[in-house]
Formats: sequence, structure tokens, C-alpha cells
Amino acid sequence: MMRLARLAALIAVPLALSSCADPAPLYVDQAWVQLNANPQAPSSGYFTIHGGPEAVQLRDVRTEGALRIEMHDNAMKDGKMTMTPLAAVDVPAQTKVAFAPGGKHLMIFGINPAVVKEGTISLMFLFSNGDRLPVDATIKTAGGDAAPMNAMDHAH
Ligand SMILES: [Cu+2]
Repeated sequence: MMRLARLAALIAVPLALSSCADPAPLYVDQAWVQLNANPQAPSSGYFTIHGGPEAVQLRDVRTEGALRIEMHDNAMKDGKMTMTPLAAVDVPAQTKVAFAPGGKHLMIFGINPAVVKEGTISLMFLFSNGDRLPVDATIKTAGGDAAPMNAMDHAH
């Protein structure tokens, strides 16, 4: 009996490994856009990427609801906040990468007013492994207290 049980345990381990070999997939959530009060100025987009089974890079974010999207990072330089464009962002496996106010963000130029009226903008996230993930971002209109980016100079 003992030997049989041990044998069963030995067999069960590799089976369990193969059936549980699907770790959490790569996905994006908590996407929102802080609409700029000035319609001529770009708005800021934020979201959280949840890394999947393999390390990837976020290569681009696209939308049909605006003219153009750029990925930016904020950094202190000589005591001043400056923004640098990002060509790609590393997303390690099973790791969260947040685009959040004060840090990495999307710069969204020329949002379609019809999209603003709807209150959500459809974003497409393009990753280095070929994944294209569509995510709807909630548009928060200017006003309130969550607009630190809007006062910043977006000229690079
Ligand atoms: Cu920016």
C-alpha cells in the first residue's frame, strides 16, 4: 500500500505541473484618461499592465478615437519635472507595470469630441510578443482634484 501511494505521488507531480502550466495571461486593466480642460492640449492616459508568462515590451498604444498617442515618462532633471518619450516599456513576467499620475503616462493628442461625449475611448495595446489587447479607458473630465499633469508643459 505504502509503495503504491508513493508511486502515485510520483506520477501525480508531473501531471499536476503540466495541467497547471498556464500562468496568468498578459492583460491590461484600470485604464482611464484625464481629459485636459484645454481641448488644444493633450490629455493623459493611465493603466496597469499585468505581466504574463513571459517578459514582453509594450511597443505602442493606438486608438481610432484620437489623432495620436505617445508614451512618456516623467523624471526629475535639475530639480524640474521633464517628460521623455518612451519607444517601448519593459513588462517583466508576472509583474505589474503601472502608468500613473506623476510617472509613466500616455499623451493623447486630438481626442475626438464624440468619443469624449461617450465617456470611454477604445485603446489597443501592442506588445512585442504579438499580443494586441483592446481595452476601454474611462474618460474623466477636467475639474476635480486629479489633474496634476494638465498644468505641465508638454513641449519636448
Ligand atoms: Cu507627457
